[in-house]
Amino acid sequence: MKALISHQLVRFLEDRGVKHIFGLCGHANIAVLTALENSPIRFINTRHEQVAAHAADGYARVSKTASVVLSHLGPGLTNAATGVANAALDSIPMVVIAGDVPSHFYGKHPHQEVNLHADASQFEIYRPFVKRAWRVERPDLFPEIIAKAFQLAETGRPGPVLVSVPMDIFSMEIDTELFERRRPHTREIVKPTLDEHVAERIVLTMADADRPVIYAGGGVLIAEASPELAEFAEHLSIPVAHSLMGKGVLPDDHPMVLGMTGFWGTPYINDSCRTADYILGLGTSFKEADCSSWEPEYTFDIPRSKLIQIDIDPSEIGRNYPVEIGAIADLKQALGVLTRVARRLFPTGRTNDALRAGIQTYRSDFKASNAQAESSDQFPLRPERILADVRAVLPRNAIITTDVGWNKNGVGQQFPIYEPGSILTPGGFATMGFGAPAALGAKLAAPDRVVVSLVGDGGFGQNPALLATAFESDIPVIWVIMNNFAYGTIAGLQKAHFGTTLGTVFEKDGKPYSPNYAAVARAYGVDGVRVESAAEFKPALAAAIASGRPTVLEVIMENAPVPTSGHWNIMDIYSPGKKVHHVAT
Ligand SMILES: Cc1ncc(C[n+]2csc(CCOP(=O)(O)OP(=O)(O)O)c2C)c(N)n1
Ligand SMILES: [Mg+2]
Repeated sequence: MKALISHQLVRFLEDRGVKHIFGLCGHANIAVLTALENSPIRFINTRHEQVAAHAADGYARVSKTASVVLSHLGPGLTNAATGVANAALDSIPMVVIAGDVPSHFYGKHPHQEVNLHADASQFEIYRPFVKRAWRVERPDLFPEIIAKAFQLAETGRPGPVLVSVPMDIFSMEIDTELFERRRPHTREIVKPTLDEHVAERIVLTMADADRPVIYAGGGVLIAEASPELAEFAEHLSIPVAHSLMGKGVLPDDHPMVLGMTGFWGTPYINDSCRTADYILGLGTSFKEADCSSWEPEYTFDIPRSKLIQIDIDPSEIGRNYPVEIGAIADLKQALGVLTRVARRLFPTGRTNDALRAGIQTYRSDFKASNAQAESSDQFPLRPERILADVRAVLPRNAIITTDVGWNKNGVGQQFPIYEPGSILTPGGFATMGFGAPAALGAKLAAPDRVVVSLVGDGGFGQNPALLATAFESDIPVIWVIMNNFAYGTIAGLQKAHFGTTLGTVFEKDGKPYSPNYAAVARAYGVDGVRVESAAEFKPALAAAIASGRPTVLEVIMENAPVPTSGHWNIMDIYSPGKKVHHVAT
């Protein structure tokens, strides 16, 4: 029997368990949209392809499955590129299906073709950041390609893939048997585990160390290995520091958790890592911000500290620091084996009361050092006050998304996360504009959880049209816009090093300027509240959660820099030898 590819694609997606598709229409993909008409799959209509891709990214982070983006060709696909690249650099599985120019017009410059260096070459734009970019050349190859696309996105180190489909192919018929043939194929591909002997070496080395530290990255969260990590760390009493992407890998009130390292880390955390004799790096790429630009006097002093590294991706092993033992493995399985071996070799485990007490003291000292700012009634609000109030109101399992700015760096440093996977943050690409739309996807994937997007005015201002999707599709996210009338993080840097804020603050005729985002929200049909005193914020947030409606809470905030104790090499580029950091503007 023959049937249209567009229809068979939708049946295939249903069969794969796809519940939502994020996208935006164009002449190149309406055949697929039409095929969705009688499908249980919900199409989430957006006003910008970047919104679709970030929402799909948030959805995949929470649902732990590949999300699907349906894009138009040319400008639709390039609009989505930032969101897809952001997902790629955080290892998030995603299948991007894009319409392409008709195959019979390759190179003739049919409407919206990219053909300056090669004919019909839009798929090449994605090559540097997707795991694979296909251009479907023949209709009969489509079933195999789409199946491979999902498998590749979800296996190994996860990431996005692109399937670029000349639009005439969507409207062709192929034998249904070509899709049927794929059905017996498994969807559960077993991942590599850790060899027992290697596990023994690692356990003995870590147990023998005087000052061991586990350093956990986002890979542990992707592998959903938090319970195994907790068991291992507790059994051998090894403290756990983490990268930005590893935030929440264990609850921030867990007795073994040190916190986030690097530029925005605190002295205690950075010192604990710098003075370790053995570091067990798990699912982390030792990124620049997490490692204070790899300068040994700040965060990690490797190879003086010895490094053991486990990762699913071979290219991560030893990339930035030499390793003593390196292993390729799925973190969930690896940590399971490590715990089993640790229990066998050390049946009663290890205790370290001094370490526990040290972490406890550090935590209360750090909290005390922020207490004044956290309870400050000043207006514009202190950033610390906003974060403390948000944490106080949110349930423990609420999901927050961050963008870049105070909401990411300050949150990484001082906002406790209690459930693994309940903070979504743009790590590798640090994309301003991620957090607000990513929250849409997070809420669709976890409708029963409170989802709050913490975002700056710069970040929110990039794509306010995401509110149309929230309203149309009934997605009750709360956006807390921390509005300091500036690209504050960059303004602080520029002021510190160059003595000006040209192009980094928002002004009109010399006065601070911001659109009234609460009014913008209301114009889209979304609830909007402008918080104009410290006392108003908590009740407004509680009311927004209770309302169950999408709500923008615009909070006027002082532009104060996030305190730093680590280092970022850019400071030495701007002001060599001066060790200048951010200042308030
Ligand atoms: C797409 C993109 N453009 C530019 C940047 C550089 N950048 C990093 S932080 C920042 C300012 C963010 O401003 P805002 O969202 O208002 O947060 P704030 O720093 O004021 O807390 C900018 C522009 C980026 N990370 N991503
Ligand atoms: Mg700002």
